[in-house]
Amino acid sequence: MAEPAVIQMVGPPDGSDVWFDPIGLWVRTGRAVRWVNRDAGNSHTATAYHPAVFGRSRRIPAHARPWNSDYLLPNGSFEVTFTEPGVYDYYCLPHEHAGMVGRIVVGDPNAKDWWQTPQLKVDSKLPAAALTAFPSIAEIIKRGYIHRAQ
Ligand SMILES: [Cu+2]
Repeated sequence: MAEPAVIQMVGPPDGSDVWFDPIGLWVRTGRAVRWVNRDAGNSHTATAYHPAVFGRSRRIPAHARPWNSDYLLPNGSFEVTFTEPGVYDYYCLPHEHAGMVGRIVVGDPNAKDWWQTPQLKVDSKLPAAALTAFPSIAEIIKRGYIHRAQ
C-alpha cells in the first residue's frame, strides 16, 4: 500500500491567514489522504461538502461517503481513503468564509469525463471566498497537486 498523501493545514504564526497545502490534489482510486494540522495558531477541520454533514450542498461523488474530521489541534491528523472516483470539495468549518477550502480529484483522468460534474460550477450556498478558491480540475490533473496562489 502507498503511504497516504498529505495535506497540511497551515498559516503564519500570528494566525492571520489559513489554508490547505496543497489546496488541490490528485490521487489514484484507493489512496488514503491524511490531513495534518501544522498551524500552531489555529484548530482546523477537513469537512466534506455534503447534505449529511451540516446540510451543505453535495460537492463529492454521489456514492461517496462524506467525512468530517472534527477540530484538529496543532499536530492533530485525520485520514480518509478514497474508493470512489470523482471530484471532492471540502472545507474547514471555522475558516470557510476565509476561503479555506480544498479539492481532491480521485481516479484515472482518462477513464471518463466525470470531472465535468455540473454541480461544481456554481453553488449559491457557498461564500464567494470559498467558491473562488478551488483550483481547476484540469490543473490538478495536469500537475498532480496545486499550491495556493499567494
Ligand atoms: Cu481552518
